[in-house]
Amino acid sequence: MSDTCIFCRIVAGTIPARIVAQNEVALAFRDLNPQAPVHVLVVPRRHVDSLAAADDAAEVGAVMALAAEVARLDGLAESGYRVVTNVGGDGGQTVGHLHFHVLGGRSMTWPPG
Ligand code: DGP
Repeated sequence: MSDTCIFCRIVAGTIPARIVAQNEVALAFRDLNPQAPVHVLVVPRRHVDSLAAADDAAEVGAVMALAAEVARLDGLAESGYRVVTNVGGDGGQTVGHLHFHVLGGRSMTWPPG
């Protein structure tokens, strides 16, 4: 847990968030600045800087499983959705706590804008 990390504070409950789902390892909450009708962030409870720093395959697996569960809960399983993680500066990462974006509810273009 990092006192200065926004997502650690959401996990700890000291910053409010719209929680969608959770398991022992991961938490899912709605993005503050949604880029699609459904835009949920799925994070490990433990502080991990990014995918580049991920060192626990079971943890990443639990996070991904929760991402799929979020998509089912938000009705995206049939229509489809995108799961994205940004890493570092060129990747567009702005929050230094590993997170996966679950985006859906509209057609996704590629490459992303
Ligand atoms: P990224 O650019 O991949 O690091 O995405 C960070 C996302 O986090 C961005 O879409 C906006 C979202 N975000 C930033 N601060 C907060 C917050 O305090 N609460 C919530 N729910 N989302 C946040």
